[in-house]
Amino acid sequence: MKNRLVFATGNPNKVKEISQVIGDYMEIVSLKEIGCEEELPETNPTIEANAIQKAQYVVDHYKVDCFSEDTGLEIESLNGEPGVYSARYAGTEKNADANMNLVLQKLGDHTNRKAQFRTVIALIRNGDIKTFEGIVKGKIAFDKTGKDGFGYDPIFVPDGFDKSFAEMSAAEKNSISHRARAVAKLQKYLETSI
Ligand code: ITT
Repeated sequence: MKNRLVFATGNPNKVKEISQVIGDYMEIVSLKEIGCEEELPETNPTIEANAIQKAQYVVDHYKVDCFSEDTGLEIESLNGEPGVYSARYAGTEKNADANMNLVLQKLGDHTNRKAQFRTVIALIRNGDIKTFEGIVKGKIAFDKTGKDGFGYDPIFVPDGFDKSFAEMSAAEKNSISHRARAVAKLQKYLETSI
């Protein structure tokens, strides 16, 4: 029988990407389906702690097992920024364009443009917490390119490619992305732990 798990996220792009990766293996239940419409709290100083906080909130308030994920773009020459502050880097609004402009402005013509996307998935089942990490390394482009994807995708060029995530098809991004790598670990764990 298919696993059914609530995905504790308010970001529909994450649901779309994870559904594409895990599709046949698991049925993903949205927060809307369990009546959760409020914004999930993420007030911790690390990606790991925020992922756990979001999942724990849903477990506590809705009494369901679930998983969440937190993602950050970590840029070497900005000392790991925007990192845990990726969603609201340019202010309190979650504005992807303003966030990318701030990154490009802070980097200027800096030659070290190394960066990575890091996702941590937190799974809580029967009160037991497990985390799964996925990383993709790359660099920050000098300009935005491409129309697909979301968030910082137009300025992130993964290693081994000369185009941004926003210039890739969903399948191509999913074949190498931070999120897909974390999801693969979640899936492996679910397959072996039932
Ligand atoms: P939830 O907390 O409700 O899951 P969120 O959008 O607030 O959704 P995060 O706190 O994880 O998500 O914020 C991550 C930020 O990084 C946010 O600005 C995203 O747009 C961006 N981001 C996450 N995954 C990304 C990806 O695959 N490509 C580009 N940007 C991404």
